[in-house]
Amino acid sequence: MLTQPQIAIVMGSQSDWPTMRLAAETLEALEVEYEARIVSAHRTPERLFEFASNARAEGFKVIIAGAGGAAHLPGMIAAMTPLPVFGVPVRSKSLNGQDSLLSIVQMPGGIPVGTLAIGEPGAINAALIAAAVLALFDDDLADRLDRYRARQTAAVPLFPADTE
Ligand code: RP5
Repeated sequence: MLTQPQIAIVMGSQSDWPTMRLAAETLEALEVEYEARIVSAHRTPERLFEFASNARAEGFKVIIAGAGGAAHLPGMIAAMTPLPVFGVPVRSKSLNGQDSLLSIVQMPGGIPVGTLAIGEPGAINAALIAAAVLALFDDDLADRLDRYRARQTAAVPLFPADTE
């Protein structure tokens, strides 16, 4: 039986998917269901309103929102939902994602967006922090997160090797 995903991954454009796919893959590794959607704050503002204002009623618990450039998507979503929103600044062509980072991280006090690093590390960590929120109320998921970290630890060699 399919269950309602508790995590939504939204992004401003199809061009964000190569980055945001890392969030999706990380959730898959943790066996956490998600739904990925394209929601553009400036190209599809009605879709944005529809998504953000109904996200809680739809059953989502956490939202991961990635966008680049003048990246108002995470902040606009946060303005319309009480759910925790984690923002991923997607690397932009002109300013290398610094524009994305600053426009997501500099929210005025009162409407929070938890902002991750620029690009792929941010997408991975957004998935991990979203899963950590759900794990507060899900012991099986907490165990899977522990095992994810243990695998990461075990993969670090003690001594460096020459690689070509
Ligand atoms: C933002 O503009 C998107 O999040 C994307 O990062 C950026 C460029 O979008 P496209 O022009 O590739 O659709 O809205």
